[in-house]
Amino acid sequence: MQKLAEILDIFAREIFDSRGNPTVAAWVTVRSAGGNVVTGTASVPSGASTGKYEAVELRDGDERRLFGRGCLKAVGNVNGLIAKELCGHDAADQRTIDRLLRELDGTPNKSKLGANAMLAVSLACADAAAKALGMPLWRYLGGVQAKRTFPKPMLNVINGGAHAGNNLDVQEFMIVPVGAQTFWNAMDHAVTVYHNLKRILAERGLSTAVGDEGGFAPNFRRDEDALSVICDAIEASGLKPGSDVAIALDVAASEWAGEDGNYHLPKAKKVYTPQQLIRRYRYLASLYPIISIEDGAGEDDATMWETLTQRMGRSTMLVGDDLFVTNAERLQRGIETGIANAVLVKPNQAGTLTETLETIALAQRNNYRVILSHRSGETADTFISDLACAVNADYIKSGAPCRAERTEKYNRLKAIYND
Ligand code: 2PG
Ligand code: MG
Repeated sequence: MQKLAEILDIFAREIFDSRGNPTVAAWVTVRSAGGNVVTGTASVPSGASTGKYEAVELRDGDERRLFGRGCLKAVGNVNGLIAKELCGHDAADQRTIDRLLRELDGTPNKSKLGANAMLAVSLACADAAAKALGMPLWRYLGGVQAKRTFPKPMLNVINGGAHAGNNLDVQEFMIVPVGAQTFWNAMDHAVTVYHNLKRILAERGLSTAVGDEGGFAPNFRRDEDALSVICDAIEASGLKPGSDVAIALDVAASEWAGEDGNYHLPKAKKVYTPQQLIRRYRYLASLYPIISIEDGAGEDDATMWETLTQRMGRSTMLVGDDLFVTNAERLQRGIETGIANAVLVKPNQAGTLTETLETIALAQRNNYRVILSHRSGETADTFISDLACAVNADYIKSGAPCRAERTEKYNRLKAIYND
């Protein structure tokens, strides 16, 4: 069969992410059927609150350089083994590319080549194929079904947990402009709220310095104060909390899960039983317009997930991030046991584009909502924006409308909206 994008060259380099940690970027050069030579590229983000079932990010572990976080081994795997294996293949045959990558790696968790090495190449192949075919990436990835709907943004305006040095245990307080008619309008609402929030925090003598995802990271007496000030900022923007702009939380409870089955909030130094924590979520959701809670229970706490879903699943979106780690098998088990009702999708948790797409398709067949997501350590890569539109994801979260690695994703969505 004629190759639509024959791979001529694959090259990777270590770059730095938004936290100043090394990560992997890859370039894939292909020849189109018409003979044009084009290059696709992708770079890989990195998490701080990583799930323990995520595909493995290969780090050098050499403490003498960059605290052991170097990615020169992963880069070497791309420039050596992976390039040798994939050159001559068709970048437009994504399933074969990703199968070859997995076979070459040969481990269940991608620890030999590194999910960072594999994902950079997997995504760069898609980018190169789209360019060879002269198509926008979202159209190439989604075909005729792409952009039937448009994802709603979830913007993390107050950062806590592992993403900030403040005293909040909840990792993310997000705003969701649910009442807006268009994506542009949604972003206008979100940005207006963000600036009013900054002004109000400053007026109250609170810090307006930002955390890893561009949201503010002041100290608050309690979570309720963070939720209240967000509602104040929504109202100060001439909008209604709830019907115009709702709130979503990522509590990242795996970070709190103790061996004793209880949840230990490291900053507040409080301990909750699963029952108490669920009661707390229900209380907060009764006071504030919270439409979504991510990782409300720990990644291994199936029992709490079940109870949480029974108690709140009808009214609230319950998102599995560390729970499902963008893994179709884990999601399938969740579907069978009826836990959560939405999945967070992070391509670097899976390690290849094909596996990411399989997880999304499985979620959609089973009526689980799909939320594309950035990582707390990001790059300028905007692949997730195109992917979200390609698969008609329900939501996308990419942090606050602040810091270029976050706004690049929203700006790309604006461009796709008008495409
Ligand atoms: C999360 C993410 C992104 P991290 O928990 O959802 O916001 O954080 O990349 O640190 O895992
Ligand atoms: Mg999360």
